[in-house]
Amino acid sequence: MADLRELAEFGRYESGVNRRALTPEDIAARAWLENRMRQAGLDARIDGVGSVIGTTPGATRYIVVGSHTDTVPKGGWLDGAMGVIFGLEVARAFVESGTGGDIGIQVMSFNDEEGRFAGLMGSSVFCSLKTLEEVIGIRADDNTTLASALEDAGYAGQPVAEIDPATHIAYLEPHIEQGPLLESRKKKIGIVTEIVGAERCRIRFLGQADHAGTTPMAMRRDAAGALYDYAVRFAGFCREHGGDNTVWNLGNVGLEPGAYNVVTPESTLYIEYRDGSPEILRRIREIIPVLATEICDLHDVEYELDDGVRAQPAAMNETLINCIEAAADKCDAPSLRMPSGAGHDAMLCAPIIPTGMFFVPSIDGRSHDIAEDTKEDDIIIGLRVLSTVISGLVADGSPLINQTH
Ligand code: HGY
Ligand code: MN
Ligand code: MN
Repeated sequence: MADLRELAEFGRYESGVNRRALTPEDIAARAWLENRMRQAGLDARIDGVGSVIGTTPGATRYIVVGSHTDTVPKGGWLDGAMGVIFGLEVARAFVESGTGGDIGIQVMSFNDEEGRFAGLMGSSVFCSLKTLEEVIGIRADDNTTLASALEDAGYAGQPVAEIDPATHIAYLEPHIEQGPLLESRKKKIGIVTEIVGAERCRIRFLGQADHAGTTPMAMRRDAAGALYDYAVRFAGFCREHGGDNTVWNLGNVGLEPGAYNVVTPESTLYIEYRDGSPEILRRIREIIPVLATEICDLHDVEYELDDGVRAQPAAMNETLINCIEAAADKCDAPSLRMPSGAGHDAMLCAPIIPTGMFFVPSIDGRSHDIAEDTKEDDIIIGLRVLSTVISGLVADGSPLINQTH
């Protein structure tokens, strides 16, 4: 708890944390974490994409435990951080007690899970879904390139950590629920069965700046009007053609230059949508350019589309689901199986190595906000469940088979 609270001081913002990836406060938090890992007796380093890795010495196979330490803008103190500090605590216990034998712990803080540059950036590179060269040119909203941010942080040129199914025998990601289900059902542990897929893209409409008082409506090439119209049609399509659990978010709008009296020449809309069904994701993905073409005809503008992260729905490992359930029982923690509507680094590891994930309750279901919190007792139950799962895996010692749920 002391480590978690100390980490929350980096980028503290009122009751929450504002620590976007590779900002000065995030870089300071990474240095703190690397140092804390070393103090715990781990071999620690920060790799070429800024992920922090701490490994217990002397092992040949590893259970990877982690999550992320970057946050959304004005986010909470536990989203991501809890899983990383759980990993640190378990690794520290391994070193102190000399347990594990040839099985060690590798603690991971994947860089930029929340997507200042690209969502799931660190885990995409770790899982070899993207090369460093493919991500290095990505720009944040303030136009900083990932390359220059890594350079400034001093991480550029460091070797990049990569997943290896021969030595990484499992990935475990403990996390806060970020929703209301556990609290409302009076459960302490949510065992994740699958993580829904999420896709993002950014659409830009390009029109023409004109005087907003003198230009007749029919002669305008108004990129703002195009964006508003597009947003309504996109949401209408998702409502009508999505599934019962489809969610979407039009989370940011940019209008240039943004004045009362200038017809907008350039507008940008952030689009995200999520569902457990690859077919529904495909349907929405395919309508995006179709709707854009319609809107361009109607408003006499043009469009550009930038694809963002596309994370497919990911099922968790069946054996690990059962292990987590048994560990929760052993810890007298009432549990339930549930899908995750939030995205996590686990979704990229799951197709490659046996992956398991569980949640502890979020007070009032709040997250991605400074109000995010979890009762201290519930955090501690979560850590007990994690250590029980890991003790079981170490005692068993046999490789897990990647049989997903
Ligand atoms: O956006 C997500 O689902 C996660 O919190 N990064
Ligand atoms: Mn998050
Ligand atoms: Mn998270």
